Amino acid sequence: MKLWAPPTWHTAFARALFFTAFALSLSQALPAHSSLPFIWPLPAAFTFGNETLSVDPALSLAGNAASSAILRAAFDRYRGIVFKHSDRYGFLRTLRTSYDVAKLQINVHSHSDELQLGVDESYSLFVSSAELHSGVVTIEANTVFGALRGLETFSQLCTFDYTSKTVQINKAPWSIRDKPRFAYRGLMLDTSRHYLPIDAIKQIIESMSYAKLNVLHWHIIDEQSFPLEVPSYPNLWKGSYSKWERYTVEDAYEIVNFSKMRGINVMAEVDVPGHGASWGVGYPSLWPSPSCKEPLDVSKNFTFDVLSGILSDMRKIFPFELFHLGGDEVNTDCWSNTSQVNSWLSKNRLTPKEAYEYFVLKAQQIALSKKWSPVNWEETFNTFPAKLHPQTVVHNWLGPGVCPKAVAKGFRCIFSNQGVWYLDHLDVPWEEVYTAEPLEGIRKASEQKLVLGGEVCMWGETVDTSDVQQTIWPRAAAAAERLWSSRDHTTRT
Ligand code: CP6
Repeated sequence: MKLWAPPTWHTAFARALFFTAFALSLSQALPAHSSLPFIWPLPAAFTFGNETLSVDPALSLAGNAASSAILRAAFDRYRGIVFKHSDRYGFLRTLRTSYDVAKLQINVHSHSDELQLGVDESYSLFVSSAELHSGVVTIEANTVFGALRGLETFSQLCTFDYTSKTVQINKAPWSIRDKPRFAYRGLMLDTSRHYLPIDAIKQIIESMSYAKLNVLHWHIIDEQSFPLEVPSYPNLWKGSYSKWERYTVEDAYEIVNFSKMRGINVMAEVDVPGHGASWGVGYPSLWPSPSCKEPLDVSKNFTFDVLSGILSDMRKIFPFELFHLGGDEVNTDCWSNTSQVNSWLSKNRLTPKEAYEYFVLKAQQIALSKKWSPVNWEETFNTFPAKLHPQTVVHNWLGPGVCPKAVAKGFRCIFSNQGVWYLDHLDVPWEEVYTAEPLEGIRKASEQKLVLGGEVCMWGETVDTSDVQQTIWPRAAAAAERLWSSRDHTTRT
């Protein structure tokens, strides 16, 4: 039995290639000469052998998972993936009388389908030796979401053998005990700069599950377009690019449900006050003036009424405990240069910077009143750290430095250093994505715990439906392994 050995750069690269091939469903098999298994991200602990087992195309689901709708649906999806090639040879089943593996037994300790930050995603997967084999592969997990991760790993163990025309599990027997290093493993999508159809978003969510990413950060709205239906302010989505480029409330529910079926939370973002120009298409009084449209007019109660309305409507759709309020890149010139806003500032004895703070804190209170923890891009922490609500999650992007400072002050933090984890930076090679470390510069265990994880960001200015997947992958998979696998496994020695 062979124990895991530290990856060389060649084997790590071979696995990256394999993942790419897998994610794109290319029907090519790579030779199994590597001493590392083709599992991405690498599990926390595993042993394997050197036997080959055949898997029955009529593989059935057993264990108490059969009573979970989420796991039944996932089993059917994964069976489709595993037998993609052999479906074409469906008649072969009649040619072969027995298979080593005929059942996948999944047992979960809890059937709760409550999906929140920190949900237990651990699982164990056992494939016994051929001679002892009972025909059963076993997955055990505390939750259905852990079992989903186990199913993903199971699918990566199965390969189609063109010679025998069977699906095989190589390197049996297997014993895998796995759990993520970080609770928050995100991908951000921006649907304001370019609209992404629901089907494109679903494909991306599906691909996230292959890399065990578990948060879709949906940057729905920005200055270029307002594609979301908001029932309480029905003119807002007049700011969409067209009738055909918008999301109904139903569409948004569908995205959340599709994600949940794959163990993925959706964190919605409403980026205020700096990125709100599109709001004024439907309600022009949200602009300081028609010639100066951002930040949103801080002087009017109406601005906060609309923000409350949006968040109330969104609360019904997005059950995740985190909600992103943006707060980045606020240039207050429009406030100073618009006489009506400027006189409000003087009357209230606020500098533009204080008015920015006032806006952000008011937005936080609205989110908190709806039982959301607010997330802000790091500028809010950089500008007024002592004023932020203690439940705030600081979202890093401006270089690597803010998480060590934020966690030292007791805030939670998400790592997205733009130098390495902004996917629109096409010149960053996957190795640099891979080696970026969210805990860099943070020594104390109590502070490390406050780093929830990290997120790669796919900003939408330069990508649309035609190339968004190709831009996300394979580099997002490099970050995904960094966030899932143990730090030793992913660090060059
Ligand atoms: N949009 C919003 C953006 C960016 C940010 N916020 C951004 C800034 C710099 C780069 C890439 C993206 N396009 N709303 C920053 C958080 Cl390089």
